[in-house]
Amino acid sequence: MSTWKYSVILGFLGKLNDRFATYGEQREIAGKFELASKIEGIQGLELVYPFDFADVAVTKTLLKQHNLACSTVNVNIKSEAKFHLGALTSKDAGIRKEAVSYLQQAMDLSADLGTNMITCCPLSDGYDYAFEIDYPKAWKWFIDGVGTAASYRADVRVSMEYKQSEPRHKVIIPNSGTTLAACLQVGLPNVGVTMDMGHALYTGEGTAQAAGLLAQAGKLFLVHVNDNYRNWDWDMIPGSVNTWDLVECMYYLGEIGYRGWLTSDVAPFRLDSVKTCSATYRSVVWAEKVVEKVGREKIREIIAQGDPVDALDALQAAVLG
Ligand SMILES: [Mn+2]
Repeated sequence: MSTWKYSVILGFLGKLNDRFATYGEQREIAGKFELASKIEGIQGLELVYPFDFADVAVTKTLLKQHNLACSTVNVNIKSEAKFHLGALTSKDAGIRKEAVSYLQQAMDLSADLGTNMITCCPLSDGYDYAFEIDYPKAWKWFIDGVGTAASYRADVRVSMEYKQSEPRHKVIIPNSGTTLAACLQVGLPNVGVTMDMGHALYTGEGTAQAAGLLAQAGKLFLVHVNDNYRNWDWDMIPGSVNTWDLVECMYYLGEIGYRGWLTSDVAPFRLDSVKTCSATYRSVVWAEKVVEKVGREKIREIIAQGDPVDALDALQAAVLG
């Protein structure tokens, strides 16, 4: 069993698109919940606003029926056509206001569902070409938008998820440092960061280092688990490519006392969704077991000594049993 509560983003249990093809089956929300309930280790679902809340009463009933918590409300301010040229940083003040209003409505919903946290990856906020946007102005709009949303109610945490690109070729919060700077500039205790392991990896960060940086500032609110080849956000099973990074990150999440959810942001695409999301859970548990097998005290000693060869020996010995 994992030390952390495990949840899955509901949208991955339906039809999925990449740039070239469509995968999986179109399912009603009840069908997605049905599949979710079969996933190993699952305790919650990350639900997307507005799409998973077409009928709030239905969503609430399904959560209750399947004994699942809503881990976080994920606010989508990127997909709808009105947001394609920016949401919180749109040149149109009306669109910016609408984006803030999406965040606030999702905050109300999250309080109603007892999770008291929203997460938002502002992927349409950025640019594609040189001379496309006014960077200082866009940054100010971003800070003001997040600040206005977060000030709306102090009992709900607003977690911003960074990613370097896609669909915008450059996103306004591309990495942990920039996102932390945004949090500090907003200056509200309920504003923090969602670290998506894959986003950290493909922007060239170490996941453990990013988690440590954010946690030290009290800003690590949520962790999305997945993996990739550091060249694109492939949303693969955690540990399937960057195995030691996952083990190291699990070690640090324990050391920094992270108490939030581990949410699967793995896209099954050509794989069976229940099998893939179950493997995601097992992968996290496996990494935790490797840490425990080496021993946290032993790892602390190795780090204090500062010789990574000892760490590699200890980890490889643990894996061999
Ligand atoms: Mn994510």
